[in-house]
Amino acid sequence: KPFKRLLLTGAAGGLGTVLRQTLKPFSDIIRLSDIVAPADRPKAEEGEELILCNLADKAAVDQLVAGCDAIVHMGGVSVERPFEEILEANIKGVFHIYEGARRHGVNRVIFASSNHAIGFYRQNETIDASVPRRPDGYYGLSKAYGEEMANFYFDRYGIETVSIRIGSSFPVVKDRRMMHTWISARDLTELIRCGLVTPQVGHTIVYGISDNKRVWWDNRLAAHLNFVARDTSELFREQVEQQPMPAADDPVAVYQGGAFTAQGPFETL
Ligand code: 15L
Repeated sequence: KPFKRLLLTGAAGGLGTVLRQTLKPFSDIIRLSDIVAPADRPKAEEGEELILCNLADKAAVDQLVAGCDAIVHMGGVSVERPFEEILEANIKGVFHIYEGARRHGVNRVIFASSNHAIGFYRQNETIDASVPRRPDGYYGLSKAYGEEMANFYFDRYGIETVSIRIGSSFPVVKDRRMMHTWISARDLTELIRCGLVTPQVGHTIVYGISDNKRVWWDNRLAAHLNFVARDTSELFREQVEQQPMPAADDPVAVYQGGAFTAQGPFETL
């Protein structure tokens, strides 16, 4: 197995629950972490460690990272929320992860970035990983920030990251937008594996999508990862096309980030 101890943050979340299973073959021990215990299997099982940790707690994250040889950082808030919540879990969280990596000599991070870092590009545009970010909310901003943090920790400390701008990773394609953005759990697992084992990735940004028919994202700048998707959203086309067409000016049909572009403002005063 390529790793002795792999850290998976966000292990109780939607993707973490799946990755807990699928990343197991890559490491002798998988260290699972989240702010709450996973609802389905709340105890560590064979080959697992489970550590409850608030990503906003720097000392706790430092201990969490100690002893690991790579990090798959899926933790944090995964939807649009008021800035104050995003600040704690995502912005402080990603800083604490990188500081832990620096202090404990961890040289490889997989960062769960998101399409919402570029969500204000339009659906009639095709973009690669070199375009300026266009975050579509505080959540997207936190992902843009995490990617810049990955740049900095590589330039300054040589810590390597693959930031995966995940499209939509759910068991099924739920709407027309996801025909373009969907990635299966199997393809996401393979992309994470490529990100973990490819030598010399520096900071690579890659779009996390399956082999969908019409896509907005061009992964040529991540070709060195040798990622080959095996699944496609086409399997869901018939089902999805039974849904009514959204209005032409509905954000779900205009922007790559879909409905996230129209959330807020949040009145937190
Ligand atoms: C995300 O970043 C969210 O975590 C997820 O819940 C989906 O909304 C996804 O993006 C998406 O854009 O479909």
